[in-house]
Amino acid sequence: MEIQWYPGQMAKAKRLLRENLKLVDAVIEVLDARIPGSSRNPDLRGILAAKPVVAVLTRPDLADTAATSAWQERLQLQYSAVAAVNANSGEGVKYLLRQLEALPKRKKEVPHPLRLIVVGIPNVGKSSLINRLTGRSAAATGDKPGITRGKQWVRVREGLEILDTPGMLWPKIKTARQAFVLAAVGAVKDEIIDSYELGIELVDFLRENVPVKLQERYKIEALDVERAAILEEIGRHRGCLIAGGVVDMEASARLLIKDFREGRLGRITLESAGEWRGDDESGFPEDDGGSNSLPPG
Ligand SMILES: Nc1nc2c(ncn2[C@@H]2O[C@H](COP(=O)(O)OP(=O)(O)OP(=O)(O)O)[C@@H](O)[C@H]2O)c(=O)[nH]1
Ligand SMILES: [Mg+2]
Repeated sequence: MEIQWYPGQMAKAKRLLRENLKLVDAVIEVLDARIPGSSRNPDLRGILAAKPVVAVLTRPDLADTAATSAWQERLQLQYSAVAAVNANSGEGVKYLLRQLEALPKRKKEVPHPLRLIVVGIPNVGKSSLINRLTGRSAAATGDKPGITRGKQWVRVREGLEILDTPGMLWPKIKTARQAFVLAAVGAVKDEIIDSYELGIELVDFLRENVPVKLQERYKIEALDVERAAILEEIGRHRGCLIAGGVVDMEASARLLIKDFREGRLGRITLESAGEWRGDDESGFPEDDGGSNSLPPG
C-alpha cells in the first residue's frame, strides 16, 4: 500500500492553511465517526491552536451509536465544540449551527460575517457538510478522495461564510493500524491501495470484533480458518467467480470493502474512545511499534 501524500504536498497545504486562517474566526475539523482519533491530522495541531476548532463527526449513520457518544464526550476536551452530523441527511446540522453561532467573532469595528474554514482528511464529507449547512449543492462532492481541488468560499447565509478545502493526509502515517483504518474508510485513493491486502485486514478486524455480522451477511459458518479462506467464502457466496468456478479474490476484497464503507455490515466503529491517548504521540496502544504498510513517497 502506498499513500498519495508527500512532505512537499503537506508543506504547501500547511502554508495555504496558515494564510487562510488569518481570514477566519474558527475552524471546523471534520472527522470520520468510525475513526475519530485516526482522522485527526497530527501535523495540524500547532497551527490550529490559534483558533477555536469545532469537531464534526460525519457518517454517524455508519458508526456504532454508543461509540460515537463516547467519542463526542472524549473529544469535548480537545475542541471548542463537538457535533455528530449526517452530511447526507442533514441530521445534526441544527445543533452544529447553534454551536457555531455561539463562537466568539474576531473583534472588528464594522460588523462582518462569521467566517469558518473546513479541514479534514480526503473523502470524509467536508463538501457534503457545507452543502447541508447551506441547504443547496454549493460544493462538489463524490464518493472518492480528491473531489475538492482549489479552495472555495461558500456563503451559507447572511452572516456566515465557509471556506471549503481539499482533503489532507500527512506523510508519516505512523502505523499499519492507522494506515488500515484510513484506507478502510476511503480516505486513500483506491488506485494506490492493494485491495486484496485491505480486504484481508478487514476480514481480520471483522472476525475479531463483529464476528456475527460477518457470518450473517455472507453466511459463513466457521471463522477459525485462514483469513484468505474467509475472503474466498465471501466471494463464493456473492458470485465473484472466474472461469472454472475459481473465486476472484481481488473482486471479493473489493466487494467486502464496498459493503463495509456503505454500512451493509451494520454500524461499525473501528477504534474506541476509551483506548485513545489523545495528543500523546502514540495515539492508540496498538500503535506502539507496528510497521507502516503505507510508506511515504
Ligand atoms: N453515509 C454517509 N455518507 C456520507 C456522509 N457524509 C458524507 N458522505 C459521503 O461521503 C462521500 C464524500 O463526500 P464529500 O463531501 O465529497 O467529501 P470531501 O471531504 O469533500 O472529499 P474531498 O473533497 O475529496 O476531500 C460522498 O459520497 C458522501 O455522500 C454521512 O454523514 N453519511
Ligand atoms: Mg470536498
